[in-house]
Amino acid sequence: MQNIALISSLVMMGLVAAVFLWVVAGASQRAGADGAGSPAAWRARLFWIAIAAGAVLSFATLWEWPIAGHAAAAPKPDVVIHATGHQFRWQLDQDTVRVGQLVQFELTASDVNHGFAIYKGKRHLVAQTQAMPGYVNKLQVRFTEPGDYEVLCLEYCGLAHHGMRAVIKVRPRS
Ligand SMILES: [Cu+2]
Repeated sequence: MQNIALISSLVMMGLVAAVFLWVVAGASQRAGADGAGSPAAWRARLFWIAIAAGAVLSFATLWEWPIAGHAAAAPKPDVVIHATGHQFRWQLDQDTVRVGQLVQFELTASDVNHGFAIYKGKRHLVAQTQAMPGYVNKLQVRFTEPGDYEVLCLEYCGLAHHGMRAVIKVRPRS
């Protein structure tokens, strides 16, 4: 998925750069009549092509909301944990769950945007979403291994952003 995103980003950037260079190259020529083949006519066509492509891509890729808790047919969670991001700490109403439970985090923030990110070990990002003031974001996670999962902030939110840390304790099945 990351590779597809990278390749499509590079292709899109290449297209934008090519159009930009084409426009720059054309700008030095004398403006001709506004016929169907004139630069102005081509710009107008490209503009509408870009708008149509953007609409099609958005519709195709954003149809399914990527955060499970918000889907219309989201499964019913076993546990709901309410979490609030503050400058500079996480407030959780519960921090212990069991392996296999479907945990739904309901996230908000009291001040500015924070990024709620759950890590297994130092490198493996299990799940993440935004914690935003005035809005409740739902994130469903099913932990498959017991252990202590660190919660860090992924959105730079101020001077002590790096200190925002909490721990989700995942215990073996009872
Ligand atoms: Cu932060």
